[in-house]
Amino acid sequence: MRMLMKSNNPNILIVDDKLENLITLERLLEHFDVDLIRASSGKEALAHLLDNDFALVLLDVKMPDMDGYEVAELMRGNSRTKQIPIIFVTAESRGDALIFKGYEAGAVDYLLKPLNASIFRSKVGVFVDLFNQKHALKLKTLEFDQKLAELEELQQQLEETNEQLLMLSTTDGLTSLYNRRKFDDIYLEEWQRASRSQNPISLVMLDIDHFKLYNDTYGHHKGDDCLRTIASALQAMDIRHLDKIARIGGEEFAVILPDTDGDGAMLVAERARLAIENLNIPHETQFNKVTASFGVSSIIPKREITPKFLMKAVDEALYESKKRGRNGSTL
Ligand code: GH3
Ligand code: MG
Ligand code: MG
Ligand code: MG
Repeated sequence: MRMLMKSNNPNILIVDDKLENLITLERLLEHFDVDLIRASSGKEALAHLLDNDFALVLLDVKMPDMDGYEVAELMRGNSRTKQIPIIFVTAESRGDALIFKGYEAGAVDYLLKPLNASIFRSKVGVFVDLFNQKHALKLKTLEFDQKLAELEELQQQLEETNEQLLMLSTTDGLTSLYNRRKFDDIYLEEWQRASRSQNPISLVMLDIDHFKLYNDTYGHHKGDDCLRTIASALQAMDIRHLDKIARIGGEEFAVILPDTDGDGAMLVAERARLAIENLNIPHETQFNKVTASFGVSSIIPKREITPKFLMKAVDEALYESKKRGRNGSTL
């Protein structure tokens, strides 16, 4: 507890024009964990007040140049200092009027010299405790703010991770199309929507022709390349945003076409069939290139019909296309 020592202790400013009074106050406050800062004039006191945070000001009333009331008045006019508690310590005892003036000037207390040590200490102690409390709460608030920022950062990360996870769990690794799981979800959703709206829903399913032979001829690696190329061609097709393409099996793809009837779905199937054919990927079949066979099915869902019905129908149509010699579409 020496002057102008920078510590975490609360600062108390003691203002008196007489050195012996300053020393007396310092002695009385010896046992507090506080840093005492001396000022021997009002001007000096104000300079300190603007420079430091204080828990309390012990302010002499009678001083040359600027008296304690003036100091208090100036403190009240400054936002940095107006909250700092002031205890007047004075030899002035000329009655209540002066004490009243002290309170008017913003003092929290008005003590007369000679001071009663224990009363003085307990009064100062209240403000030291409050200041310490305030300081601790401020620190906690800062800590909390920091934690809050960390939490926000973590929440952001969690969201991103969830998005990635969702992406990965719904996407086919080879082609980046929707996978079977996502296809099933979308299909069920669209089926329900069509049930409500009583608009037709259609499915286009395709299976690459003689793909086992392709793998056997060119190798599995080239087979994968071929699947990727076909996936890109399907994605590049001119279809509506609503139409969803998925890889639903090894070399099988499907398109869900909401609000689309059989004729519309057949057009999509033919466009896809041509898109694949026009890739001109060499293959040792009757077409000398990679082709695919298509099944198309369409329905307006009725109460007694389950979503499986349309899946079965599209499967059968695809099988029919295979039977008819491949590279074609069947409704
Ligand atoms: P079909 O014209 O009757 O459809 O004959 P297919 O050979 O295409 O039919 P099949 O079902 O007998 O064979 C499908 C083949 O597709 C089996 C497998 O070698 C190949 N295949 C399935 N998934 C993949 C894959 O992810 N990568 C590669 N390279 N080949 C795959
Ligand atoms: Mg004095
Ligand atoms: Mg197949
Ligand atoms: Mg096949």
